Amino acid sequence: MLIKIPRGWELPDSAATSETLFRQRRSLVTAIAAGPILAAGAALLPRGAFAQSAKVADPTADLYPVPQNMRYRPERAITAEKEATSYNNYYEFGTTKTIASTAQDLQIRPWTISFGGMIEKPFTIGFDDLVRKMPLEERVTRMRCVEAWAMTVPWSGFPLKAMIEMAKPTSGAKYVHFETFKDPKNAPGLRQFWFPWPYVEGLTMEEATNEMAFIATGLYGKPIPKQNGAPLRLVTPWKYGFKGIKGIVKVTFSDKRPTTFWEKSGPTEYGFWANVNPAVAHPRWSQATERLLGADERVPTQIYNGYGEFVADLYKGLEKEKLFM
Ligand SMILES: Nc1nc2c(c(=O)[nH]1)N[C@H]1C(S)=C(S)[C@@H](COP(=O)(O)O)O[C@H]1N2
Ligand SMILES: [Mo]
Repeated sequence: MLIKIPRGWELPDSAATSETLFRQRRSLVTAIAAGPILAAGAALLPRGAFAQSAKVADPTADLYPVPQNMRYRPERAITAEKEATSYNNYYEFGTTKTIASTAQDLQIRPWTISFGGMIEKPFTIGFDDLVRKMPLEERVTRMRCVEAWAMTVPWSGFPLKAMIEMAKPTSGAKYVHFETFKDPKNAPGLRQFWFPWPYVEGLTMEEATNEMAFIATGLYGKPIPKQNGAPLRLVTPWKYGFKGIKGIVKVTFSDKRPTTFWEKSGPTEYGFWANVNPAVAHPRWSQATERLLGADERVPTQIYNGYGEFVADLYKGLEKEKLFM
């Protein structure tokens, strides 16, 4: 049986809009990149100015914006870009929410990701090569932090499934493990020796190949900012935000479940599954409602963060597991 699911980029207006935007952006980027004087002069400029020129020179900037996938209706207003990029969790840079400026010191080029474990042949790939091999799309999804704040943002990137297929896991692989960099040089939070670095996360293969599991490489139609996980981070909208590991450098396939960063740090409070559920309270606070970033509003939290139609089946037969912490 052939089922045709209408996809966002097949709709004539959205396709036309993306295409026009794409062309405009591209000629702008080309014009700026054509100026070698800008790059040479940058060394003489104050730090802020250099950061600005470095941003323009992102080698993947020409890729964005990408066509929108309208399948996952956000049903909420998009969070202001300023909010989503200035209120973050990224413990490698500290335990406060205001790590954005510290995170700018992270060197994101060169950036390689190593693939290993139960795959046909281990390999390492540069981020710029990887992203150009992947089917890029934009999707607006909700993100619910376990601390009960939430945002709704346009991620650009690709389905995790596409990267898994590229890695060619063997049939024995049951889990995919992800790791963040652990070099303390440009990430002062890594000196907090009491945390079990590196940040580790994982999914079952069924979760990882579900259509909702996404790797974000962009945000608000541009390369993703460092504070949000550049150059690539995981997005699992039906799970608490801590599953969305940032700054990924290593992907490993295994028949064993990883013990994640938060499980090691607080095993009575955080688990492997971490699916959103308003009815299962955190030991220290209710999960019934959430605060929207940039608004004073609190709204009810939904089971699987409202994405049950896509993911609830993944948990059939797993009712004995702690699925919601
Ligand atoms: N490597 C790493 N990834 C991480 C974190 C972190 O501390 N380190 N924090 C997580 C948590 S708790 C949340 S809520 C989200 C926050 O993503 P955002 O800053 O883009 O909103 O990132 C997740 N990914
Ligand atoms: Mo979080």
